[in-house]
Amino acid sequence: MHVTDAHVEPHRLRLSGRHAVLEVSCPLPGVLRLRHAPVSSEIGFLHPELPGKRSWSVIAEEGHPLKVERDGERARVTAEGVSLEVDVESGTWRFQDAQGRELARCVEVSGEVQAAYPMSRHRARMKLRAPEGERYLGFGEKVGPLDKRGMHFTFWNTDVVPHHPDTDPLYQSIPFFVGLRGGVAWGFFLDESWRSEVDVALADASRVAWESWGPELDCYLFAGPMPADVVRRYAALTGRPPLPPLWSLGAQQSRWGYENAQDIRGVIQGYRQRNLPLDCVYLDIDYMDGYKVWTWDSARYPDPAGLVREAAAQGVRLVPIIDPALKLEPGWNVYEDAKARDYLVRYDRGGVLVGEVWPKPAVFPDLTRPEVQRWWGGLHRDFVALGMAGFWNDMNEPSCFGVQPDVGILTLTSERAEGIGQVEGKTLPYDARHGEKRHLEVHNVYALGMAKGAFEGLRELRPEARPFLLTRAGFAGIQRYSAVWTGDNSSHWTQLETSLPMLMGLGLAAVAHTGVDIPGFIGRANGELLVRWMQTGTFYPLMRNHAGKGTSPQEPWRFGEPYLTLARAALERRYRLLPTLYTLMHEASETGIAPLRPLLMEAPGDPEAAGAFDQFLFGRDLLVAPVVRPGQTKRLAYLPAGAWLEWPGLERTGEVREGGQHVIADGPLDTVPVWLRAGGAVALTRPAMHTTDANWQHLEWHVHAAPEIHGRLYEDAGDGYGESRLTELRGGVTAGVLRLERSEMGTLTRARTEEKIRVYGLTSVRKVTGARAHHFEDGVLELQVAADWTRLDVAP
Ligand code: MIG
Repeated sequence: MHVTDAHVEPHRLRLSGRHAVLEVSCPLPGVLRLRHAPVSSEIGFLHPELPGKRSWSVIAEEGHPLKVERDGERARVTAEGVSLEVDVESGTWRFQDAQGRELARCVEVSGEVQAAYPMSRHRARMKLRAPEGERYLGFGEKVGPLDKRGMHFTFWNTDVVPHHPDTDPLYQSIPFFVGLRGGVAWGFFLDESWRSEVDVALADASRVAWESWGPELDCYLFAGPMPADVVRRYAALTGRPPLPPLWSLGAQQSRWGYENAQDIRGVIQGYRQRNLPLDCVYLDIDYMDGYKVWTWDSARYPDPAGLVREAAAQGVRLVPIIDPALKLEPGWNVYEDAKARDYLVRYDRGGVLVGEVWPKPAVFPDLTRPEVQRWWGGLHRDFVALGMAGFWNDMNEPSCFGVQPDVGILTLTSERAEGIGQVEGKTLPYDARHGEKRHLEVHNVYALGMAKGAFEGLRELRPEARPFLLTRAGFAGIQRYSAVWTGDNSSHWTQLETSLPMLMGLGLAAVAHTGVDIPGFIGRANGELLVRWMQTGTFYPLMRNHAGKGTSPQEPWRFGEPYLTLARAALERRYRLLPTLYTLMHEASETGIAPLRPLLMEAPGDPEAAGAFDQFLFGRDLLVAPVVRPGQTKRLAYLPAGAWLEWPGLERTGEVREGGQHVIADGPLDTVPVWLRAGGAVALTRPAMHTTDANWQHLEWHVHAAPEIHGRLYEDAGDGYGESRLTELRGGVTAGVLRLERSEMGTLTRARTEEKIRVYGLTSVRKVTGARAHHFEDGVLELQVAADWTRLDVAP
C-alpha cells in the first residue's frame, strides 16, 4: 500500500488524519483494539508515533492478522469475525460483525492539550452513536438499574461513606459496557487508567460520550452476537477469575469492632451454639498495633497462630484486613524499608508524600510499580506463616483522609494548570508522583497493583493453596486476583435492591466473586431486613455478614425469633447449593461468565428480560426473584421464554409456569421465589456447619424434565491445584420416555456415598431401568442411583 498517511505492519495499521491518529490491531478473534490520539487544533499537538504502552488490564497479546483496503479517505480493516470502516481524516469509524451488521459507530474524536507545569492538561473525547432503544449494560460497580442509558458516570476510585443509591463514583472503575440492540450484543472497553467520564445518552440521547483526562483513547470493541459472547471475549482479553477456594464460598462473618481474640472466639461460638454454618471470620483493623499494617496488638491478640488453630478446630478460617498506607514511624521496619528502597509515593516536588489514614501520619507504597508489588507480596510471609487463610484489602482507592502540605519548599507562584495540586475525593493529589507517572494517571489502578502483588506473593508463599483476596477498589482486570465487595452500604431496603444490578454489572465485567455487606454496613437493620438480605445473599457468590463500628450487632442471632430460624434456613440453603455455586465459579474461571447473571444473558431479544434488574439468573437454570422490599408477601417476577417450575427456597416444588410473562410469586417471610428452567439440572448437597471438600459425598440432582436436559458438576478437593472431575448430565424426554446419561471427565476419584435424582414434570412412571430404587408421587420421581451409574431410562 503506497500512501503516506498509513502505516501497515502485519498486525497493526496506523492511520494519520488531520484530526486524529488511529492505530488498529486485533488481539483476539472478534475483538479490535483502536488507539485514538486526537490532534489538538489549539496548539497543533500531534502524536507522530503512538508511544509504546503497557496496559494494566489487558493480558492478551496482539497479533491476529488484519486485511486492509484503502479507498481515498476511507480504509477498511478486516480481521477474524469483525471489520472496521475508518474515515481517516476524522479518525471516526463503523464497527461491523462478520455478517456485516453495524454494531457501533464512532461519530466524533476530539481532544486538546494545554502545556502547563507540572502536568499538561489533556482531554481526549469520543462520541459513539446511541441508536434509539439500544441498552448499555455493565460499567462494573455502578449505581442504577442494569441498563445505564440516561446516566453519567465518573471513573475515579472513591471511598464514600455512606454511599447512597445514586452515589457516583464508588470504589471500582471498570469502563466496560455491553451494548444490546435488537437482541444483538457488542462490547466497548476504554483501556485508560486516567480519570475518565462517560455520558450514557444523558446529555444527548443520541450519543454515548467518553472523555479521558489522558492524551489518548485506547479502546477495544467486541463482537457478540450474544451478551455471553461479549463477556467471554472481554474475559479472554482482561483475564478470567481463578477458581477461589471452596471455603470462601461458605458463610462469612465480619465486624469492625470485634476488639480482640476473645470477641473472635465468641463469634465462632455464637455460630456453633446455634448450629449456624460458618466458614470464615474477618479480622478488621482492630487487630493491628497502632494501625501499622503487618503488626499485631499483642494485648488484644496475644497468640494469632493459636487463634487460627482454635478457629480451624471449628472449621473456620481467619482473614485479616490489610490497608496499603504505612504509618510514618521512624524505626518501624516496614516503613524504613519502603523509604530506603524509594518505594513511596512523592509530592510533585519530590519529597515523600505524607497523609493521614487510620495510621497517622501515613505514607503510601507505590503499588503501581512492579518492584513495589513484588515487595508487597513478600510482606504477606509472616501472616501466611501464622495460618491466615486469605487477605482483605481495604482503603486501596487509595483512601487518604488528608494530605499534609508539602512543607519546607516554597510554593510556586507561576501559573499552574487547572486541577494541579487538587485532591478529588479522599485520596492523593492529582499531581502526586508514582515514579515517572502522576496520580491522575494511575489512581484507578492502585488497587489493581496491590491485588496483583498480593496474589502473586501468595502464589509463591503458599503454592499449594489457591489465594483468596477480597478487595474494595479495583479496575478492569481485578477479577484475575480478587473477589470484590461493594464497600460501605447501609442497612436500607433500597440498598438490598440495588445490590442486584450492581453485582450483575460487576459480573458482566467478569468479576464473578462478589457480594455486598449483609445486612448493610452503616445504620441499623431489623430482623425482616436481615432475613430478606440473607435470602438474597444466599445467591451472592460471596456471602458475608458485616457491620460498621458503633452500629448495633448484626450477627444472625441478634434479632431474635423467628428471624434466627429463617436466617439459619438461608445459611443451610447456601450450603446445599454449594455444588452448583462451585460449578458456576469453575465455569467463570473458564469463560468469565459470573454465576449471578442478568436475565438478558439467556434472553437478549426480550425487552422485558433485558430490563429486569431486581431478579436474576443463578447459572443458566435457576431464576431467583427475592423479596427486596419491606412488608411484602408477594412480588412480581418476569419469566423469560421457556417453562419454569416453581421451586421456592429450593424446597417444595409447585406449578410449572410458561415463560414470556409476568407472574405473581408468593413470598412470605419464609419464602424465596425460585424457578427451575425446563431442561435444567442442578446439583445440591446436604447442609453442613462448614465446608470440607468439593468431592461431594451426598449429591442430589434436581431435574426439570424436557425434551433436552443438561446439567454440569465440577468437583475437586476444594482448594489447591490437584485432580478434578467434571460430570455432565445429558438426556431428555422423547415420546414420553425419559433418558438420562452421565459422563465424566477427569481423574478425581469419586467420594459419593449417596446420589439421588429428583425428576419433576413427568406425568406417569411405569418402568425404571438403571436405578437402585425409585419412587413416584405427586409428579415427582425420586431415584436412588449407584455411585457409578451411567444411564437411566424411565418409561411412562
Ligand atoms: O474507614 O476497616 O469498607 O468494611 O470495616 C473505614 C474498617 C475503614 C472501610 C471498609 C469497612 C471496614 C472499615 N473500613
